[in-house]
Amino acid sequence: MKIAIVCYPTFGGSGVVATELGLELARRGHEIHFITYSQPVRLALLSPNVYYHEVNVPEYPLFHYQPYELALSSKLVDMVKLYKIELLHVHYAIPHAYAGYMAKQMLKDEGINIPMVTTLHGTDITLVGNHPFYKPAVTFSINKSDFVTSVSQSLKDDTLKLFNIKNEIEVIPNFIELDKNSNDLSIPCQRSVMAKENERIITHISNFRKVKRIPDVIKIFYNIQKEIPAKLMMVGDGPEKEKAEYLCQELGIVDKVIFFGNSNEIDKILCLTDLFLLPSETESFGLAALEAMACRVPVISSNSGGLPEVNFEGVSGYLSDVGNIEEMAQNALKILKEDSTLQKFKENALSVAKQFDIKNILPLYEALYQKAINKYL
Ligand code: GMT
Repeated sequence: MKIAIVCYPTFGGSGVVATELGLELARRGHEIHFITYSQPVRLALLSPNVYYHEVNVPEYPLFHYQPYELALSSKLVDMVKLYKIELLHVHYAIPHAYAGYMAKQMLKDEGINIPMVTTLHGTDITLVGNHPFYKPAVTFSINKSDFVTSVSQSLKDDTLKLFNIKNEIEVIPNFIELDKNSNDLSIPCQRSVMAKENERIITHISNFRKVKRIPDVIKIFYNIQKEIPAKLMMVGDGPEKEKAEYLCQELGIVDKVIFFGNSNEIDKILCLTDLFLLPSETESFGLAALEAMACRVPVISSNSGGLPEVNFEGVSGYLSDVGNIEEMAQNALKILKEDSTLQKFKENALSVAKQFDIKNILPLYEALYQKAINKYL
């Protein structure tokens, strides 16, 4: 199949999922065209069957806001015609589903019927899309998609609750490429660079937005390090980062917390890690938690959104109510105190992650694409 994938190219779950999906589809022989405004971060190497088409929005003094949707839909029209693309798969409803629908209509005018699959990722529904400024356009573009998927049952439920949706929504969970993740114990891990032998290493990775509850991460760690020797690795960048650095100063733990910024070497960081913290206000899925689990790292998370569909209570980690930092710290200590318990949770985390192996999930997308293409035959 010839498929155009539209996504955000930046650090963030939806772009990562879209990129990994496209790369695996390409490995299976499909022709994949990534269409976005810069090269997706995980698309380091252009491989066979993979194309990248950049959307450019030239500046013009009259434009207070650059008309990205217009440029994207025009690019989609051109690329569909040039490469005879058979299907559009847009990730994140805003504004991709809207631009995709416009492209569909323009192509229809020229006698080309192209199906569009929209994948909902989370904040496009729960935080941003739900805003009255966007809601009519988001509802419209979800209803006008040929097929809609969501990355968890929880996100599907939220979508149906928040919007007037007439379309079916199929749940296709996010996935992980296990072969690529460092669950291979033979790979040397340079643990000693980050911590002393007796210290546990705890990690948080995110875009440091409010929804991630960064102060909770710091406070959970503060409680942990009072009981056992530990280090915290804070990976990522975003608006809450500076405040988090101040909080570490206030709590007197600067020497135990390392801020890394965005990283392309998540595997290398996770292979050193003993425990992952994700106390978010909400997560439609929590891809970062799954990436940790795939590297044998148990997870302490909140129990909101789709997190209970990924992190299994008492198996791959523990889940608590949002903001219950005392319980989260106690659960972390339960896992970290004894080597044997930690080892058990590490193995469990990997076996839960195996359920989300890309090999199990990709056929669901392939079947959906086939159904979408057949719709217009
Ligand atoms: O978490 C974010 O703020 C980034 C956002 C995104 O658009 O990349 O992540 C969302 O999509 C991911 C991939 O499907 C999910 O794993 C995240 O849980 C989801 N984030 C939220 O729902 C807050």
